[in-house]
Amino acid sequence: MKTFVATGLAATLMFSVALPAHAEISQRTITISNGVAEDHPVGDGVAAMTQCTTERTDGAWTLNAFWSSALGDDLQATQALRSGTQEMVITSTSPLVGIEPALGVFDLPFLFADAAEADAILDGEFGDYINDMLPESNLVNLAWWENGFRNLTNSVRPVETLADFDGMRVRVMQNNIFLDTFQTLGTNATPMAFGEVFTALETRAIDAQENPFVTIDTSQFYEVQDYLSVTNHAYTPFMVLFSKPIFDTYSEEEQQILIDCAIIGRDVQRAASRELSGQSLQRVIDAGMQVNEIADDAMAEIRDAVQGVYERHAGEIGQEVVDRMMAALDEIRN
Ligand code: TF8
Repeated sequence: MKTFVATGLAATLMFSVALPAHAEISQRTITISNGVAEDHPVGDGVAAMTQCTTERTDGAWTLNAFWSSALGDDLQATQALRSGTQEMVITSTSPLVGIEPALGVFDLPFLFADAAEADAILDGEFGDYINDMLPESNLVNLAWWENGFRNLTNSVRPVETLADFDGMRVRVMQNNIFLDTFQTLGTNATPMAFGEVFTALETRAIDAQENPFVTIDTSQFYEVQDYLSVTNHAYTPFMVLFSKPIFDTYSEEEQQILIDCAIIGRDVQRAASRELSGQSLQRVIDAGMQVNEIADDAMAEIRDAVQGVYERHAGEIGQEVVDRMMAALDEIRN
């Protein structure tokens, strides 16, 4: 074993010493998949990332993006990354808890109070702590992008109180914490991949789903949903995941380009997301959705009802992960 490691190291050293500097960037095609439509702010982020990689590689790289689950849903695409058959996916953390249970920490209801808190956690030490866990699953997170605060839509009635959730057939992501949260609220919750949601709503197989305003808008859920209730019940981030087996074949310079450009993309993507959010809300209202806020006392009752979700899932997420998140939030809030 020792000999093997030493030989490997010697080979690596020889290899990097032997290469001239300009040979550090190769021709590359990077396939990127996403579940949302191209006019979602993720499209702006990918465009900015592409402009950056084109500049930094002198056009040696082609970024090829596929939208609306054309290459499979978040989980399928992530599995393709792990086996090294696809380069990149922009995915929600939530469907990946079977791969890395610690990601479930972001699914805890009402965790972040606002976007500034989310940014501080994700771009700070806590985000790095989670990133460091992912190579073990053959994944590299290049950056944290924004999905946004999630809100409930349905075709039955406005949700204004805890009682209004009762019996509603809600699609949730493939994630136990969301399942528990929505069951606890009294709904009949069904896990489902994102790509199936529109049709399930259209055929009335389900009544409801929950996603940020921009997704409700860009995935045209307003066509098949009548009510939008501003619940802000979770902020589930996007990860810009890269296949570790493929990442490992990139030169150090190429790896740095990926990371730098994903971060440039992040800033554009988050800004677009925050700008579009208000416009999306207006668009779904114009399209005929009835939007309601939830009064403070009703919201307090809803939050209270799901408080037990934290304790019930701390074990599977990892107590240390939950504790570190809470400590990091405490620090931000004080
Ligand atoms: C969900 C997620 C998805 C996103 C998208 C596929 O509800 O919020 O909308 O992960 O990129 O499944």
